[in-house]
Amino acid sequence: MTELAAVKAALRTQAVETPSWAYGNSGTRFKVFAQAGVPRDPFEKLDDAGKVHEFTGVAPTVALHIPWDRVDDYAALSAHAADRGVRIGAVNSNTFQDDDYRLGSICHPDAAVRRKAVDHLLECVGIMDATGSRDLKLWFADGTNYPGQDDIRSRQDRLAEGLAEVYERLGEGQRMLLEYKLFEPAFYTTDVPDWGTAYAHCLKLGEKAKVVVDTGHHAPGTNIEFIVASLLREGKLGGFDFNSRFYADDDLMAGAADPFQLFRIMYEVVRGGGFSSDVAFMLDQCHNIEGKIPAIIRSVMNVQEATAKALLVDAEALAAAQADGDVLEANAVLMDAYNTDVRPLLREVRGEMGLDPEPMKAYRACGWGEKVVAERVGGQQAGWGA
Ligand code: LRH
Ligand code: MN
Ligand code: MN
Repeated sequence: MTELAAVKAALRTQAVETPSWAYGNSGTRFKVFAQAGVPRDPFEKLDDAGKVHEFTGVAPTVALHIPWDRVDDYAALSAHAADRGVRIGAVNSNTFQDDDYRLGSICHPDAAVRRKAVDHLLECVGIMDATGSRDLKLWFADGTNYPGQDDIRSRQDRLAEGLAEVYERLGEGQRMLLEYKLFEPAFYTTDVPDWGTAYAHCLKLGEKAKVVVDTGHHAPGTNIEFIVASLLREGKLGGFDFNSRFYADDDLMAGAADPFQLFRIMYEVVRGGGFSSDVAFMLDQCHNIEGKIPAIIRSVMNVQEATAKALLVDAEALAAAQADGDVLEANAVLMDAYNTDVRPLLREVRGEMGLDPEPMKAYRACGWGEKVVAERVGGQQAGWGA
């Protein structure tokens, strides 16, 4: 039997980090549908993130993306966040929107371009110092489009060299999270395409380097929970970029496309002790056609629901069925938890936290959406098209 009090306690302490870029306008390469009332600067993104945390109670940190969130005074940005009841979370680097990076950034054949890329990563660590952020999150668009375009192995050497320089710069308590992605924007090779490559680099770098699993970054059919189990087992899972996908890196709301997959992932997190270790639960998604704040609240709630179900798995019954080789019973134990309607439990938990049990309704009723539409004119692009 699972102890309900322990389940509730775990749900109360869960923290889901929201991404600053999800609050701004975004779109596909075909069209950005601008929405009224979106933030005009990083400070206003934090205002909106404060609302998500106010109504969910479990979204206390906000990830930055540099240069999208570059400001003159990061201490002021942190203070603004604190005023809104949130903190700055991971600092995401961006070495993919500069003309110099046509052939890559940290893996570029030209040392001068590599220098520029590494300098940007070092700048990000400086921002972490100023904001008190723990995590530097690295994703590289680096790769090649055609066989023979560049030397695959030399690019790995350049990657290792650049990462090592940044790793050395990390302070006490700071970490480097390396994110992999199968393809896009490169279509032939990607320099960090999979968890094996990310893991190999992190292993060489040391304790402070961990792998990030973005749920939208795999080939269709990949068993992501297996990767999660393996990384946790090795002590190398740094965190998640949650989002969901039907086709490629769709960046839809977490838990929208395949809630069962999210449950299976969260079960492996629970099984592997991911709640007591330092796994960061981040969202990385864009809301191109739906309202941004409600979509982020929905995503946070979807993560909570998957987590609640994972926590409800009867571990003893499952272990017994597995030991007996009772395939059907073992599967039934897992499915029982998945098929539980956890919404009443989560309403109860929210009530105990002094929150409205229905975050979506409460947010819609609070008038924030109308207020920002009236006050903010000329919202900022989230960054993809900027
Ligand atoms: C790349 C990615 C990475 C970026 C973010 C905006 O596809 O997942 O995490 O930083 O999108
Ligand atoms: Mn990501
Ligand atoms: Mn992505």
